[in-house]
Amino acid sequence: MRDSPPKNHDESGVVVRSTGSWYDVDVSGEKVSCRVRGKFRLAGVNQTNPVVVGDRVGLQMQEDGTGVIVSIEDRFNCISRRAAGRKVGKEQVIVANVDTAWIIQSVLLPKLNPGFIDRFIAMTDLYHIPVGVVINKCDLIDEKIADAISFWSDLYKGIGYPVIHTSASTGEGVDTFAAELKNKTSAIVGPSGVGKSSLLNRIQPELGLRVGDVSLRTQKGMHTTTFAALYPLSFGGYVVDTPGLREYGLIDIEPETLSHHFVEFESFSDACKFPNCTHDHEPECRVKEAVESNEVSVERYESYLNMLFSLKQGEKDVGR
Ligand SMILES: Nc1nc2c(ncn2[C@@H]2O[C@H](COP(=O)(O)OP(=O)(O)O)[C@@H](O)[C@H]2O)c(=O)[nH]1
Ligand SMILES: [Mg+2]
Ligand SMILES: [Zn+2]
Repeated sequence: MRDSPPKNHDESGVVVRSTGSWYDVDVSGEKVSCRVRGKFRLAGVNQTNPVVVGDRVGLQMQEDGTGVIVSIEDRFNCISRRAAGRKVGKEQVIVANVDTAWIIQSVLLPKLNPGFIDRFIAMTDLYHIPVGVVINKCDLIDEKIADAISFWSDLYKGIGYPVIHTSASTGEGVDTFAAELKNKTSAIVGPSGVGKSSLLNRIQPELGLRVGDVSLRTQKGMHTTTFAALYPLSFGGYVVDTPGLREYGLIDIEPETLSHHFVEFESFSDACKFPNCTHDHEPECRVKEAVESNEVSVERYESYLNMLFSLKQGEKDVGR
């Protein structure tokens, strides 16, 4: 913070909710309603919103029990998205200071979507946020889909991402997932209907998150879903419910650097003939050779080509 007033704050805490003009700040377990003093400007960052969920802030307590946010600690990372259009410089930060992110998918209803996983993995890699995959509704696995689920599970494990199989219905894997959330701030992302709320309720029933909402109703009920909320976990840590991340038109990567965010391509791309090879049409591409020799999975490579195509089109909404 450069432009902040003198730092004579008397409390500090974490922003857990934002309504636009008021912020809920968790101060040692107690929620304090706060406003922001004056206009904050973060050095070198052009952002639409000065204070976001996840920010660690300094407060001055008022006589009426509310607080005034007078300082913001430097963020160690953030998840943000850009206003539509390539040229727009404004960045909307959705959540700051996330330790980890979990992509929730279900085996059926809706069926597992590797394109979603790959896009989100690339995005979290861009922001240096560790990421894992939760495959939920495993109680619905039958012999028809068992092989496919094992295939995807092995694929992501094989390239180094943790994969947890869960069922919010039977409780399978839920303790394993809960253990991963402990003492961390974890962003929970995934398409509607995969069981995010059900899993979190199973882990901590007091959260009382609404389950089974159709997205139409959610949009109506929530009004402003662009701001995240942090929910404290009784065993330590926070989970971040980020409805805005479901439709993550988030990726803002140059086509030439997209492959840097496909971790298993890295060891081959150095050997490509052209240093800026996009592993698409270029000759003597070591990544393409690795696909042919099954050292890189053809599914991930196709996912990469889809994203590359979208980025070349200048779209922010990558893939399908
Ligand atoms: N069979 C089965 N159904 C589940 C499971 N988890 C959630 N569901 C159901 O899936 C639907 C969507 O769940 P919800 O938690 O609202 O998903 P969200 O949109 O990702 O938060 C609801 O009807 C849940 O009862 C599970 O593990 N197994
Ligand atoms: Mg939900
Ligand atoms: Zn190449």
